[in-house]
Amino acid sequence: MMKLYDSPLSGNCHKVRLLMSLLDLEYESVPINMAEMAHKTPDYVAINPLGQVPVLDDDGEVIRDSQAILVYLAAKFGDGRWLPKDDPYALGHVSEWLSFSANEMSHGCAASRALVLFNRDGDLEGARTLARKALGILDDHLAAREWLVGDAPTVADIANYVYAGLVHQGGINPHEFTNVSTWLGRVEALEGYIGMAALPAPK
Ligand SMILES: N[C@@H](CCC(=O)N[C@@H](CS)C(=O)NCC(=O)O)C(=O)O
Repeated sequence: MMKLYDSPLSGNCHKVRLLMSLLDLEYESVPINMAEMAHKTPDYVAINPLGQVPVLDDDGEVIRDSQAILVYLAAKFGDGRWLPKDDPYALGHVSEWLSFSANEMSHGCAASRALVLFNRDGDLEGARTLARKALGILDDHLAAREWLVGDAPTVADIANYVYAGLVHQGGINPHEFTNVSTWLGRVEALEGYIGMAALPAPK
């Protein structure tokens, strides 16, 4: 069975948990106690030299990074959905939004949430400014479309959904971004959707 090195409050892990659930995949969650720095032990660093979660182990095939894991799962189990493998232009756009998730959403939305939630030192106002800029770009993009790429949900939506849905934990009002709010609701209405702490429960 697949193993996910996991942490309950990690939004990056939740991207993977969410796609696993949407794809109705079984897996074993291996909890990594980040408060006790279990992600920095030699045993764990041998699995992921970056000392981060999530990591997926699919029968010895080990992949780190939430975006990379989403691509792997969609390519292997998506049955033609979630990743437009045969459409180079659409695939390029999906990659664009995966990068956006790993950069703009991470440095803005995820960072401001982490600074507040885990009481870390850092530039909270700077992170909030980056978060609002990223959410504004998402909001403009979603003004005339239901999903980030094409006319069906893809891993691009899942990768960006989680930290967009958690922005209130970083002190940002999600209702400032009406198209983003509507799109969050679309993801939450998908069959197989699951929430996490501070994200809505399935309807
Ligand atoms: N690009 C990675 C980032 C992973 C990441 O930052 N994970 C956090 C938990 S949400 C972590 O393990 N942080 C510990 C660290 O960076 O030392 C991904 O998308 O999976």
